[in-house]
Amino acid sequence: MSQLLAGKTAIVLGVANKWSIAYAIAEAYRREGARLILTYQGERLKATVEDLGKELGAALVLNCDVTKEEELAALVTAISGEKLDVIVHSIAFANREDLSRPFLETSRDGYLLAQEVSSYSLVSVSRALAPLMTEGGAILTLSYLGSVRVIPNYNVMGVAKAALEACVRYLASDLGARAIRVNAISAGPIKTASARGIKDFSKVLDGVAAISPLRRNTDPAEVADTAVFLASHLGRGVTGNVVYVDAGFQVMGLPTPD
Ligand code: NAD
Ligand code: IMJ
Repeated sequence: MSQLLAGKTAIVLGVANKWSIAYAIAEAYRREGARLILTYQGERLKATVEDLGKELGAALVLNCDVTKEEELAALVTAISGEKLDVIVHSIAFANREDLSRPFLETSRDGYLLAQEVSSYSLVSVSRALAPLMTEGGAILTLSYLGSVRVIPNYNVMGVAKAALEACVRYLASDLGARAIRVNAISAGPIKTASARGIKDFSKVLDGVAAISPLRRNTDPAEVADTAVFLASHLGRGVTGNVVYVDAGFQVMGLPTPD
């Protein structure tokens, strides 16, 4: 099959290391012929992401902490000559203590931080970069089932993902007239830096492998292939959606008796 993203430029926000879902997406986009721009969150990640950018043949690797308006403005300036076709938003953060104690204990600051980084940033990034999508395009974000079901410890992140999925629908409505589609991929649990140290995460992985229709966990490469589909001409009729790439886990009510 010919390269699905040939002639397209994609900006991928959220690579921290080679286990990041954003890295798997960037790899698949490169395979499909896209020109890549990567961004990283602050100096701490600069060297690592620059190295990964080299491996991927990325055209540009730029700094952007999405909570800093001036860094987002500098990013727009740095790429202002580009025609953009695809934006991948693969960013989330909440205070660690809010992912372990009861949700009821969530502080105002912790709630606002999770919302700012994990849902509002999709709005600010879309507003800043959509003007570069002069021939239409696709915006993608990553969500998780904790947006619509109660998942132990996910807490304030579940509320942020619920908001993120609502943002996807409102942005799809606003940007559709400019031929820009907006979708989320709801991925099953994957062992990344954002899963490290989460209480009972191995039990979550084992539970999904036991219960899901496909009887296995989610591979970041299959999330990435769905991200290719949604960014490509093949996804042209899909907007405002949440596509589950989770081995089917979300359809199950009770485990199938064996
Ligand atoms: P990851 O830790 O590799 O990626 C999270 C990224 O968010 C990092 O690159 C980090 O630098 C970035 N980030 C955090 N705060 C930022 C800020 N202020 N400005 C810019 N970047 C910032 O982990 P991941 O699992 O690849 O997570 C990527 C996305 O996938 C997240 O939205 C996460 O919620 C989602 N997701 C993860 C899983 C999973 O099980 N790992 C499942 C479903 C969805
Ligand atoms: C995260 C917390 C609790 C349960 C969880 C997760 N489950 C899964 C995740 C079941 C799959 C991973 N996930 C989907 C996330 O969106 C993670 C977000 C996250 C992780 C951390 C850990 C380190 C930290 N802050 C974080 N903020 C957001 O300090």
